[in-house]
Amino acid sequence: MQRTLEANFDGLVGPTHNYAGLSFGNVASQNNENSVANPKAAARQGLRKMKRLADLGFAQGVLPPQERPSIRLLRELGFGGNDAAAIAKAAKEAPELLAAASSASAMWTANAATVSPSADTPDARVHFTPANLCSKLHRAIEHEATRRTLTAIFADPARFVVHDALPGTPALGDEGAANHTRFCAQYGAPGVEFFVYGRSEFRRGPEPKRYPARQTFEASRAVAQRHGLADDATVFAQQNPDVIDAGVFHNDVIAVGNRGTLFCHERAFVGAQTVYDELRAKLAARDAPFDVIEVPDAQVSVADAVSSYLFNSQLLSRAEGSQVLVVPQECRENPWVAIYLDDLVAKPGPIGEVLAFDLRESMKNGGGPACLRLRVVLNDAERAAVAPGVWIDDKLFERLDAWIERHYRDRLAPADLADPALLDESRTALDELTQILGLGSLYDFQR
Ligand code: SUG
Repeated sequence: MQRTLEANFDGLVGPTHNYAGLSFGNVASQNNENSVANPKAAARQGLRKMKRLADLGFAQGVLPPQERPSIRLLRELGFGGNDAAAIAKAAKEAPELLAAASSASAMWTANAATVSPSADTPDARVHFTPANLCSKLHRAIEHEATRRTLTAIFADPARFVVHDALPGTPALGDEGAANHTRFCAQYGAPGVEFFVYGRSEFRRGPEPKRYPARQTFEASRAVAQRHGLADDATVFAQQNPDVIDAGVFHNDVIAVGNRGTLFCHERAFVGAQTVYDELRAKLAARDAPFDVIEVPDAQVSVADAVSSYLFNSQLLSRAEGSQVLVVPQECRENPWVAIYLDDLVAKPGPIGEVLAFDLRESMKNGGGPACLRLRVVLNDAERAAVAPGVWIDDKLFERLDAWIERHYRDRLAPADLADPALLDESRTALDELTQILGLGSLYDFQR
């Protein structure tokens, strides 16, 4: 019999990880602007999460970082001369553009793409749409390389379809799986895909006043349409604009779902009750149960949810049927959240265990456990068709750990982005990485 499971593909943090304050509306990114980053620690923290989850028996893959600084972007912006000259000119004339070209933001693979499993699609293939991420310059340059990486890893066209990103324009702002959750009875059974958007371009409705809404209804609907999802297999909901204004720049900062469980804050959605009812009804039609664990504002405020990243957690099914919530360490340090979580696991319910991780380097840019992973539901045959070198096991962990140790700096300040040696260091590291992962020539500089 075919077994189907959910695999998680985490982004390996790139050698240029830094704090440039590039994401207006993302409170952590703004608060940590100009602080000194530790790329080595960042990459090790992420890799340790992958290892631990692999040790617990979860299917865990890794996605490589992108080439940064992006010389291609610098050239498009008119910085000429050789690579070092382009970097020097950008550093002098427009350091903010050099920072955008240097961000390691592709590490947050929840924003890499939206994925629909073969159980949901009419052609019974797994569909990927890389996110255009067009609301931020440093992220809008990711999708082409993301497409290339996904095509290298999910290469078999009989099983996988990797689409182009949607056109990068405000009406079609797409942030990928950070605003998408799939509910189902079993991973291999047809599910209901839940798309959450921040605003609509054409159907005027409530919008945030302070911070941008990155995902549009039109983009969510286009992704569902491309993936061939039927009406009875989708639910669209709007994020509460007030929580976007409080720093919830993606839905995965205020809600997480797995199989038949939605864990969310009571203020997450516009018309929350109607949203839950629609999900429940569409899942019932598929004989799937649906439970909402709604966290009241009185127990955890939106501000505490944003600072602790309680909902930027991974909800994973153990073989025994119970679920484990993978949270950042900050949830243990916030007294309200810590009490809430102790209570949650003590009482009967779908979540039986909480695991906390130190992901501080990523957290300081607004990236928790859920941001760092892309979920891909795969049956046995599909799993066998994935590029074999990307699955985390003891051997790959050790090779990657040693690779990080060899190539990464332990200190990177914004001024260091002007150092042309950083480009050479990154390229040397990435060239070696494609060999470790067996992915061939992925990067522009290798072609
Ligand atoms: O897009 N931070 C990312 C964090 C993405 C988190 N992803 C999810 N919630 N799924 C962003 O805002 C900050 C980079 C800087 O400021 O240097 C940044 O891009």
